[in-house]
Amino acid sequence: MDSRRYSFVVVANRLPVDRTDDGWTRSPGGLVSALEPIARGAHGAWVGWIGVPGDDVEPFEHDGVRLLPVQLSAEDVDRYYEGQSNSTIWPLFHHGVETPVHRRAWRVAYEEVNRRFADAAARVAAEGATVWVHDYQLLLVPAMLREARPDLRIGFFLHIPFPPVELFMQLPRRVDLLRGLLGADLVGFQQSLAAHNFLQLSARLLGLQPEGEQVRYDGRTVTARAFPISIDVGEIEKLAADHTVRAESRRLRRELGGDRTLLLGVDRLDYTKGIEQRIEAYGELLDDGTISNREAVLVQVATPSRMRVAQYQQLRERVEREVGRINGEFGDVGKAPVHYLFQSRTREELVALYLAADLMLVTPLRDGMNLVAKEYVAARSDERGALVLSEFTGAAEELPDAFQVNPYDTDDLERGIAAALRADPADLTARMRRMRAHIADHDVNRWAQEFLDALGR
Ligand code: ADQ
Repeated sequence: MDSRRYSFVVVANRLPVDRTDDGWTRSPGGLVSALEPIARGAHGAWVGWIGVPGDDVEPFEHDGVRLLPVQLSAEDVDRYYEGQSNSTIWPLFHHGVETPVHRRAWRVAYEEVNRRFADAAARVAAEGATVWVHDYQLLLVPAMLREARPDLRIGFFLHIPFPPVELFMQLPRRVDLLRGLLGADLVGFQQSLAAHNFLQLSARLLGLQPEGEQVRYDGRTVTARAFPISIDVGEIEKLAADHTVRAESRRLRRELGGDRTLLLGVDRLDYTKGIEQRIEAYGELLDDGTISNREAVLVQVATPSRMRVAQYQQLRERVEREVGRINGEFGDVGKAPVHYLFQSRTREELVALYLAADLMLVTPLRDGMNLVAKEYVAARSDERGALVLSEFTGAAEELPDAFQVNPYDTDDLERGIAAALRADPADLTARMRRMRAHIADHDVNRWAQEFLDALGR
């Protein structure tokens, strides 16, 4: 048991560390690099799961932040995480690009586990502390925390889209989820459209009349606003300038056939990311002769993700079948049109790929933000390369200089890829320069600071 109290507490599904052979290391990713320094500076605490079912780990200190593990059994992981979070809420919030599954036992587990997170945070938060809750796994936590600790300042940030009212209405126990979020003082979203959907829903389900970006609820004011998340620009720039990374990038280009145009996709293997649509479009471009296997090559890195969920296994099979078909039909000995890597890669390897790629393909059917698009731009200090970007990502709102496409429309996807391939180098440089200026000015530290400033007010 931890008897200390903290004036700043982060609550997220995962703790910001991964277990390795020699202890704990910080998890990769922008969120952790943005929040850890803030938590450290505030002598704060972080409540989350360590990522292994059944493991009972005592609270411990890591890099000046107190980590408070919440324990999940194998059944909790099955029902709360893989079930309600990733088979119900995830697909529904991504505008139903896969059919959400509804199960009573999952909802019960979701509520129980949310209660566990809320209790843990309520126990360690100091009087009047700021608590920042993250993401769709913990939608009920703000209200639970408010009930136990009305003295707290509670912020919530949703990393994924928030669906339109008609879709949200399909959710069993929808009012509870909405009330859960309304427990916060500030609810942050990636895009203004999501904040708008949330306010509309509050009007529809609870008759709350929005005034601008606020509603009155339970005698308090709740603010809903967009805070587009970003990346640790400094980290990516540093990697992109590193000699080993640059040498690796040159090696990759040589291996793939030095003068071939390199197209790149980097995603978790997830049906929201539009990987199938992208590969299909690439196949059609080969088929109609717009692209030839001699002149171009596609590298698709797909990180294994949620592989115990049936929809993800099925996606993997479909993608692998399509890659096999295209390589069989259009390939040559020693020259495959598609290099498909179902693997995780280090940050160094990813940045080497970004530096090597002429075209970055980011084509999700729906994505809260998409950090890969921003990482690619941040890596291109040479001001070369082109970004093909789905309109249905949060990033599209900030990057009008990308070649924007509708991934549901194969013709439009092909048009976007072809336009980027044919573009004048001076035009590409001008676009990249503008995108880089925007990203440099909007990094993840600014995001965190703006959210916390708004919460503090
Ligand atoms: P994700 O859906 O995971 O995040 P994304 O924003 O692209 O999607 O972030 C993925 C991160 O993982 C990137 O930093 C990327 O570099 C890294 N990554 C991807 N493939 C990798 C690989 N093969 N090896 C190593 N690292 C890899 C959710 C939401 C997004 C939102 C983020 C942050 O779905 O919309 O942008 O949270 O809020």
